[in-house]
Amino acid sequence: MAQSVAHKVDTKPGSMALPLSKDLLLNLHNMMVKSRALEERLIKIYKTGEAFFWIGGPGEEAFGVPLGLLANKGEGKEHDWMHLHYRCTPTMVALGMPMIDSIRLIMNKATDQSTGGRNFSNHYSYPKMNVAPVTSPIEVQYSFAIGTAWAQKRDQAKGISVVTGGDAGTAEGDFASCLIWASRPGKELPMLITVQNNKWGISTSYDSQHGETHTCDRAKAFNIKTMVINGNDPIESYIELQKAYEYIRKEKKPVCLEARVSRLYGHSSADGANKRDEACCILTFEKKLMDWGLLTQKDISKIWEGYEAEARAAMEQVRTEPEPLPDSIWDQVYVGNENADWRNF
Ligand SMILES: Cc1ncc(C[n+]2csc(CCOP(=O)(O)OP(=O)(O)O)c2C)c(N)n1
Repeated sequence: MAQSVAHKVDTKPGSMALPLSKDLLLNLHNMMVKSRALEERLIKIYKTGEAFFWIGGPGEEAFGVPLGLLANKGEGKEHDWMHLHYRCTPTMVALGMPMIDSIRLIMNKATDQSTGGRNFSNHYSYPKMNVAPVTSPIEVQYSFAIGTAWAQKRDQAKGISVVTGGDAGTAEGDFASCLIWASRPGKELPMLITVQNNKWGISTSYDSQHGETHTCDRAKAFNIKTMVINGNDPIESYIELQKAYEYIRKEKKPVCLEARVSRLYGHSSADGANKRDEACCILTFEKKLMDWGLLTQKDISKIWEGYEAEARAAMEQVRTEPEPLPDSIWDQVYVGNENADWRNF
């Protein structure tokens, strides 16, 4: 269930009002560090030759964690459908994914519950949490999301459909299809359409491609409510995402929300996966938490060390696990038919 603590104003000893409750601020920080520690472990696994490829979401934690925390998690139309892309580890961590799941996926082990060890890092799939399979062709999730949102609208279900993607991908037709289907008069769809704008599409800059100021400005032509937020600020992200979720749940209409985020380790292992000189949302947030007296530097170090140790232990466990065998090649192709042999069809 979505958390209802967002706008509860808390006070620190000494009186300054906090923008969110103390527990929520600390939880946001915790999830952000957990996600970053996991991603940095995935990068190390790639760099030591224990994985073929890495792509992921370090730098998007301040946006991705609130996106997951606010979702109505579960299976079926009454819950939110999550049509995520390959930078959504922070959202999956907030939804409760254990670190080891992500490590099994990047190390292509048979124990990987998303794909049986047959897909890239961060290509998650969790039917029980309505997390649709992450695809390598970019932006197709914007078309898939129309389908679940339409089913939710048709059955007047409580759940909404959430879709995420990058700025460059909005050039694909799926994004335009999504805006059109989401906004048909009288048949508007309950969709949270997000764009995580990290200002790059691999090595092509945002500024060289976009005549519009914000990608979400395009949704204005369809009378879709739009929002542009600082996705590097977890407090702004939480508050604005909560408004977006509430609007969609109440009005059964879409929101197109653009979050400005950093891309902290470049595009993927294809361009080195090395740390870039961009704003780090966790460092900025930690400074605020220390200024407010909620954490000390020592507390922060302890949180990091705990999650780094958890990620390392998970990796050591996964090293001992088996690779997929040829006879599992058709498993996980269709939900509910894991044992079917598709060669007979
Ligand atoms: C349909 C399709 N076209 C091209 C690609 C190659 N490709 C992979 S990621 C990417 C850039 C995507 O940039 P953006 O949408 O801004 O997301 P980001 O990776 O920056 O988060 C491209 C062009 C692809 N995977 N699928």
